[in-house]
Amino acid sequence: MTMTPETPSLTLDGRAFIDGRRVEATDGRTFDCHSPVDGRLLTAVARGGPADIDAAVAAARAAFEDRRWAGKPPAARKRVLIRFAELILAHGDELALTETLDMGKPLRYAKGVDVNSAANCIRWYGEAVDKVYDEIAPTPDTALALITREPVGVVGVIVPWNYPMIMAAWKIAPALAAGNSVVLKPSEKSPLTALRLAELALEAGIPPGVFNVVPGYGPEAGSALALHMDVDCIAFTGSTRVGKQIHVMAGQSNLKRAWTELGGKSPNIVFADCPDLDRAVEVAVGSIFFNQGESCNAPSRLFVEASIKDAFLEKALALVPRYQPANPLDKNTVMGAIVDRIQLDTVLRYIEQGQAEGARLLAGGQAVEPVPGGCYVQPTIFDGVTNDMTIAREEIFGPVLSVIAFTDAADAVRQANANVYGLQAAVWTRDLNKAHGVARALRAGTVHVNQYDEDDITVPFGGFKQSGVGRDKSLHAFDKYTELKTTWIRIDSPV
Ligand code: TXE
Repeated sequence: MTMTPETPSLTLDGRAFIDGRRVEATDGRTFDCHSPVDGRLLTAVARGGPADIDAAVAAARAAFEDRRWAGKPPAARKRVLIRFAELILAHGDELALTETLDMGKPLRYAKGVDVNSAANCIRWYGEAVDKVYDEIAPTPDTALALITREPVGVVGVIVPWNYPMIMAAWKIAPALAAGNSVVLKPSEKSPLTALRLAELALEAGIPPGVFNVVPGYGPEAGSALALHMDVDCIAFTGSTRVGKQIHVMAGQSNLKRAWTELGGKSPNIVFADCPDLDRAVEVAVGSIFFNQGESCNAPSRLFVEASIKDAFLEKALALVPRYQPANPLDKNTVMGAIVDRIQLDTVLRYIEQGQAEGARLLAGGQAVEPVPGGCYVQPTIFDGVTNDMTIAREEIFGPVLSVIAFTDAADAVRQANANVYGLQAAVWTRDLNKAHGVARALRAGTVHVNQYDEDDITVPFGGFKQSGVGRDKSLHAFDKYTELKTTWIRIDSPV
């Protein structure tokens, strides 16, 4: 490993975490976890299967039934979750390095974005939980109807590899804050930080059995969790293909509540009257290449009004050298490694297909090896893309930008909405009417106006259409991990 001088040493433990303890898989099986930074073997990881999921769910159920966590006052859960967030920050260097080695993102972002956002999320839900009130319904005064929220029970969580800690935090934080027990199945491509989070949660005071982590493959551990008869809710982030299966598995088993945050092909619409063209270019380019393009909300379809397309592209191309992939451990690197060779091959296949279908490759397009043995691809821009090409329809999940021309607002909205996804969108214009009109017409869970980079734990995140069901983040996320209960109390008036 080509490490920078200040890189600390790291002990990696790939065993599962069940009922407060590190354990091997029941049948002793493991899989190898390689780093996309340079291909080296990081550690063997427990290959969880149905028996391990059974053990984790049993531990979670026992913890839920004896109320060792759900029974604590909200203020007590708050204190523990805040302590958990503080421990994440205290171990920030170690967690960031683990994340970078495991999935290839630049170390500066693993620390500055992933560690900080995960900790902030856990702290925020901890702080929120003793400030949310239940309701009393406006019924006749012969009775009282209390509407209370109760934890749903055992929550299964399945997350992908692109933001392993943040995706986990968005789900475990509201689920734990609400008093549930959790079984988390991280992606087989990036399982290591989730396992460390479970240890830190225990250290913070989350009782054994309340937060379990079982690494393993999707069709083995993931489906066992989604099909489990004693899991009350499944929260998933990942591909639309698997998300659809999650809903089917929920229906085939015990009708567990299923929440899915899935793919996107987000349109970024830039009108000729955009208030600051340089900034629009910076944000368009920076947002698609951030995290190597491995973001579900990456603005991968760039719609530019025909009259400014050439000027826009000239400025965009001038920025491309900034994003050349480099060693993620180097503090100056802004684009790191693709998560693994399978994903790298997928990205390269899409690039070939774009060319075969007639799009014009303006920049990039090649795999490179700034670190020998690693998985890297150049930042890639296609011009002359039409909305029906494969690279404009399908989520590539790599640093590939498709540029599409449009003529007017109606054309932009029609093209932007002509996609199965509806996660995010953006519109750039100084015309207030146009901004509001287009924002309203876009079928997306989040619409940005004159920016793409604002983000906050206080706002809901999720998609329309095939981008999934339900919302992460904000107080709305509590809806996913609680059941509403109505309690009627008869009042016989004594007067
Ligand atoms: O996702 P998967 P992958 C998209 C993106 C990417 C593609 C493939 O387009 O190119 O998905 O990535 C678990 N039962 N996104 O293969 O397969 C799996 O182990 C239960 C979008 O990683 O959906 C992992 O933990 N679970 C995205 C998780 O599901 C199963 C983020 C996600 O894996 C399973 C990542 C099964 N049958 C990828 N099969 C986003 N929206 O952020 C797999 N899994």
